[in-house]
Amino acid sequence: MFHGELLDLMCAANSIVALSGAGVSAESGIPTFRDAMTGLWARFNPEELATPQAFAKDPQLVSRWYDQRRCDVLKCKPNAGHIALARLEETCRQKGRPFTLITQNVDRLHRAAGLQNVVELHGNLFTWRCIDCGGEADESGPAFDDHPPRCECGGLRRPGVVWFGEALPREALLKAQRASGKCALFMSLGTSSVVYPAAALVDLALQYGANVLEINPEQTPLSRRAHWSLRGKCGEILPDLIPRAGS
Ligand code: BJW
Ligand code: ZN
Repeated sequence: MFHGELLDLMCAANSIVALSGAGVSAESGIPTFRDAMTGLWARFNPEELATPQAFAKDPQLVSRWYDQRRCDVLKCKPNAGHIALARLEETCRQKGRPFTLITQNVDRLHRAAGLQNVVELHGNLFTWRCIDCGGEADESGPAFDDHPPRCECGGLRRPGVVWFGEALPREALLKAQRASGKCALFMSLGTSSVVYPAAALVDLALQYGANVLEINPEQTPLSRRAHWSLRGKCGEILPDLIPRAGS
């Protein structure tokens, strides 16, 4: 059962921003970022592998980890949470209300669920980029034979994700900041809210006077500042919440 006030707000909100994190894809079978070291990878720390320094030191190791994750994600499908968000986008479009889905996820599952307008803050696992000429390749096929894969120019290709210490894609960040700074409702979904600048988007929303809804089975640094902090899984709560909000 949901708080009536929250449902009223979702129905009336003139513009909505949803920021998603790894928890939204957890029910598709994709480990969250901070749980991503299972099996063979159990002895590595993701925060140490997701850096330009790690790639410079051991490009083969980092390439193998990302290729494994890329191949794992290719086997996964969007879950009920992704599908509910696609439905929310569609409802907002029909009502002529702005809806912006900002994701920190690199798995492209929001697109696979049919969302048309996805702002990818941390890139994705499928676009690999040459470190010499900058040329990009779309990699949606089977596991690589060579690690890291090589560009036609002979340079090494790296995954097109944003590592710690790297700047986020400028256009995506600006779009996310603009939308967050003028929304009526900001939804923080399945994210630990510890990685910046994504974790600061909610501050822009709060400064503007937006209401903030968080959905996460665990408490996060945002929980106490959110107007509603629902403890549970996105794949269970979102499908329940969104059809009602759309009516
Ligand atoms: C469920 C669930 C279910 C489970 N339903 N929920 C300010 C303060 C402090 C530090 C900094 C700062 N500004 C910058 C920094 C440094 C750094 C940073 O933030 N460090 C912090 C860790 C302290 N930030 C950066 O370095 C960024 N760059 C930058 O600032 O550059 C500056 C610059 C400017 C100009 C020129 C040059 C530089 C870049 C950050 C890039 C982050 N990249 C990663 C890796 C991507 C590739 C990969 O996947 O390997 O992005 S890190 C990782 O964290 C990944 C994620 O997108 C991101 C966020 O994680 P997320 O999504 O929240 O996942 P988890 O695993 O943490 O949490 C999952 C949550 O789901 C949990 O809460 C569960 O409870 C929950 N959950 N099941 C709902 N069913
Ligand atoms: Zn090249």
